[in-house]
Amino acid sequence: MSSGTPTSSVSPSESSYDRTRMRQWARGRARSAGIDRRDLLKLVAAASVAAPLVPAAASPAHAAQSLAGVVKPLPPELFTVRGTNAETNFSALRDTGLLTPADRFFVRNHTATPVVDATDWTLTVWGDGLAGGPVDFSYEALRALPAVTRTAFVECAGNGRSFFTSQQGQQVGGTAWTLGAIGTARWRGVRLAEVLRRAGIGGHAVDVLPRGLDAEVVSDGTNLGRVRRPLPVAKALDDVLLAYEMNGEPLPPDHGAPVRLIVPSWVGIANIKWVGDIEVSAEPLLSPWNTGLYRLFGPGYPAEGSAPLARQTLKSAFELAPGASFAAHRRHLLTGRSWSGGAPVRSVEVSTDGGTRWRPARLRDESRPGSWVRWSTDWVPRETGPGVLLARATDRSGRSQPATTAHNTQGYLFDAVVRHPVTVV
Ligand SMILES: Nc1nc2c(c(=O)[nH]1)N[C@H]1C(S)=C(S)[C@@H](COP(=O)(O)O)O[C@H]1N2
Ligand SMILES: [Mo]
Repeated sequence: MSSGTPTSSVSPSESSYDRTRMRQWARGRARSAGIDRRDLLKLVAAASVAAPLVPAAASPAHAAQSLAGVVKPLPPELFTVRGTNAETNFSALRDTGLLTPADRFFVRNHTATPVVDATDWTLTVWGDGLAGGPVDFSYEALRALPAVTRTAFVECAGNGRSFFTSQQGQQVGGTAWTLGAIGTARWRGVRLAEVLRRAGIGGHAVDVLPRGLDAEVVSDGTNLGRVRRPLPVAKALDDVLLAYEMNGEPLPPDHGAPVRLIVPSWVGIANIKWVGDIEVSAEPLLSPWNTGLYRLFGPGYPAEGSAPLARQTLKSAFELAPGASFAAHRRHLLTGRSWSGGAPVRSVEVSTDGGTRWRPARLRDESRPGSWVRWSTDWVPRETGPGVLLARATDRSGRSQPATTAHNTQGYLFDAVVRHPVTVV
């Protein structure tokens, strides 16, 4: 598997499997992994109203800690700090290539970056989905297994969330990202499938639950335990990596050192950082991150929420600061990026008149699954004053970014066209 090799077109969609998982849970047959069943039910109930569940909605005390929780510097020209997280300023990507340098890559931490020494780290694979007992892998042992590299974005499920409020007037809970909760890197590591096979995964295994070594997450007084999210075996054995390098360097602490999961095209939460153990289960598993969190709740969705989020959606962003100014009657090069977790991007159109007329942008990269494409177009603004730029991508299945996104209480998967304010002087 390299970034040049097309991935399997079979989508291990969770929705049909999840119906079974939820039915089994209702009958007490799926297991709540590491959390009380009643606490999970409370989370699901809370998710159906628009209350902030993601513990990053910053109080001032939180904001001060957040800087301490991230190891790398967060200069304000590159990042906007939001609670325990750092959003990449899209304007800071203009002079970068396809890959996002680690020093500009967004950080999404539920708590804080733990500093884990690779030499005393082991990955334990365990559970009743294995043929035998637990199997440990040292860092050295993982590095000795066949390596693969792959270019993939990691994007938070809530990327673009703030536009539910600023463009659609809707209340949503969670970190108020604009479009910079995404980065693309070249990851090197070992296939999760390779590790699971060596650990003796059985044909009866259904879920794989990687868990981070960062602190337990406490939300609204409930201890949710350590960050963990079940992956169906079909995805785990498909294109998932246990990555130890990012853009040719050892993984930096903030991005999951010594080893993290890379789950191409899926929502950011699937990409568990600082992975310490992986449970392989013969029963369906539930954690807060696939029940109350990371499902769609709201008027258009069932009371127990949608199926757990899997693939990312279609988005576009200009590599510009909000409110950027342009000299009238001069030629400017507008640049940006578009990406999709579904079919790759086929074309991008730009409007410089608020959405009346659209013209095609030039694509600067070959579109590949799980990555993004850079694009550009020229603009000679004629009238001075405030203006709005829009970019709209269409994917190879023919789907285009819509004018609005249906509301969900936690503001996930915003895919509507974003209005980018500018000033012409
Ligand atoms: N252990 C652990 N893994 C985690 C998280 C976390 O807080 N702890 N955050 C998740 C979320 S919500 C996202 S969007 C991505 C962010 O990856 P990055 O910080 O490398 O950009 O990591 C995921 N993996
Ligand atoms: Mo995320």
